[in-house]
Amino acid sequence: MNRDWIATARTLSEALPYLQRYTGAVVVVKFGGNAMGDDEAMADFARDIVLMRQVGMNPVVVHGGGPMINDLLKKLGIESDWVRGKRVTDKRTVEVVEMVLSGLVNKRIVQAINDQGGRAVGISGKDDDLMVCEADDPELGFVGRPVEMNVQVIRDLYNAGIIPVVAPVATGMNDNETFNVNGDTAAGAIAGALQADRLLLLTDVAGVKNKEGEVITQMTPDEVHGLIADATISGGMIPKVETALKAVEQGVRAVVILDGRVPNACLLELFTEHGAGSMIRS
Ligand code: X2W
Repeated sequence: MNRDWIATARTLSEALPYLQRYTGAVVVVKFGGNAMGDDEAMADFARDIVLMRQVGMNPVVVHGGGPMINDLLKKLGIESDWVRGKRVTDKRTVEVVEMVLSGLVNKRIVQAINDQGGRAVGISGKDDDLMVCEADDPELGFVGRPVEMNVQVIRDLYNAGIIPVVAPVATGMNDNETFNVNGDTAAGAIAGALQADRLLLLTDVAGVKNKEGEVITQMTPDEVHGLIADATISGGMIPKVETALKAVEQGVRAVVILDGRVPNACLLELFTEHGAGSMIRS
């Protein structure tokens, strides 16, 4: 008997308790632009999502696409500034953001999932008023902070066997407003409103690291506050852990920050004892 086949059968067998635990679970997966990689990496991600659906979970994909927005802004000769990890977004920029996120990036992910045999439907925060925003900070222009969530459209989609793929672009309280929403913020707000079982934040770092540079596998919200206070958590990780803390506060059972570039990152987290990345839960 081929050893690889035996190992494959064992792996499947060992996944049983996890498969049972996650039946019907709502898992929001934030797929960041930096985690996307090439077509092969995209296909691997899509296969994981289709597998999650196939074994009875309800995956919901919320994506970013910062690097892809940068590419088009550059081609158009539009400069972009960042303040506290968010893109300063004027009228011209928000048009580009919507084109790239709702168009290019959203449809690339939808297509990749469908190519793996799933049924993906792409929407943005505008569809069915899923996410209604206010201006986050006058300094940032059209950057939105979600103030009203209408997640029934997401439930309707997954209850119909469809995998929702959400672009973080939103409507405002006034007619005709469009807001650019940070992808992590959007994923956290959607996971919170759905009272999701898991929020997986796929990024391009291994997780939250301690002072020795080792990944911290489990943290409570109190421990996270301590790590921010003593500057162990800094820079780009701060908005991520803040999203995680808020999501846990809103009733998400656990948030995991993990490296989306690792092959099968979602499966590793959900279906093995080992897990992946850093988990934040009460
Ligand atoms: C982000 C939206 C995309 C995003 C932006 O304009 O780049 C804000 O900064 P990643 O790939 O997840 O970083 N919005 C307000 O979040 O993309």
